[in-house]
Amino acid sequence: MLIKVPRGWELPESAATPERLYLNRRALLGGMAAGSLLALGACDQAPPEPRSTDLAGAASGSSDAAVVDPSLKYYPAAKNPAYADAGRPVTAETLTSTYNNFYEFGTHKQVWSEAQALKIRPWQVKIDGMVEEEQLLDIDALFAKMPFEERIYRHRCVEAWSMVVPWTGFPLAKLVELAKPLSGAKYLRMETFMNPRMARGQQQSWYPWPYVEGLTMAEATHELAFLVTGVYGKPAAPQFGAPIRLHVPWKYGFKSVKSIVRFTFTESRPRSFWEELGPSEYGFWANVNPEVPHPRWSQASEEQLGGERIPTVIYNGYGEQVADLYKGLEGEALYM
Ligand SMILES: Nc1nc2c(c(=O)[nH]1)N[C@H]1C(S)=C(S)[C@@H](COP(=O)(O)O)O[C@H]1N2
Ligand SMILES: [Mo]
Repeated sequence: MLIKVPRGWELPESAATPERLYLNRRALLGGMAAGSLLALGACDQAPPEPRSTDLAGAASGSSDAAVVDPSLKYYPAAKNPAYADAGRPVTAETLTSTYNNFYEFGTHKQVWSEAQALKIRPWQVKIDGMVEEEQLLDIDALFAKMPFEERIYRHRCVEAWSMVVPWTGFPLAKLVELAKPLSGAKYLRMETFMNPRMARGQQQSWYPWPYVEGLTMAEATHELAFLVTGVYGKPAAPQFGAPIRLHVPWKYGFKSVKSIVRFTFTESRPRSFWEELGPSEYGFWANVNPEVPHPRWSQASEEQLGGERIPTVIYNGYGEQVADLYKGLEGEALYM
């Protein structure tokens, strides 16, 4: 469903912040969000709100402001020269941090404020399934083993908006290496945290929580598959999917699962959150392709956050690197 409201990047800077204004808009949006629940899809429009981007304490407001993020020492990370230029300008952080999809905290776009409830320490990550040995790792212990770098990637949401973000993190392949999967493992399943008291969106029982996504082993070990811990040269704010989320830039944004707590190596293809909700609209592969429309809208072009509408490119422009992954799979629904 489409409700025409000004989007965040259409709002003047002066419309930003004041708490009073924010509450009023919240009330307004509350009603809208309820209405839009009728729509199935990663795709309800609502105007964003700006937010403060300093992490650590910012995670839960001023009361925690003294807490120092133990991962600060990894920032800013060395820029990977292969991904220093995405061919489009980097999207302003004020936009990308106030226009998010994070259904655990609500179905509207300005979930950034609700997402501040996400408690990112302590945080543990489980590695299980078809691995030599199951591991339960404290996030900072995991980080200590990983080579941090910065990559600027294009991000294309299935709702036909896009952005360019400097992500910090490490290749997913490095985590796979650490996991020591058995030779029979064919897929990597990734799962978001489950905590309905903290994330009130998870109280909505008609969604198949927790959020799940998956990749083939070939995709998971591909050079482009990236585990994100930070954005714009600092630890990621909660709404970006802190403390660890995926970014696979050649696929629609919903594949890039946030706030991961579990990596499971498996023989069977994982069924994702969106696939579970709407198998006729969302599939396993979800590779970007302008020629294959979503059942309810075209994928031919995209609206850049804060910018012009531009044509969409197959594999979001990463085809040279990833097209080979799909040789021999032409019978599959590769683009939904
Ligand atoms: N756990 C979880 N991961 C998620 C989502 C979500 O709702 N929950 N939304 C997805 C969608 S549809 C997109 S477009 C991106 C949005 O990432 P961003 O908010 O950092 O822009 O996160 C993806 N990962
Ligand atoms: Mo998305």
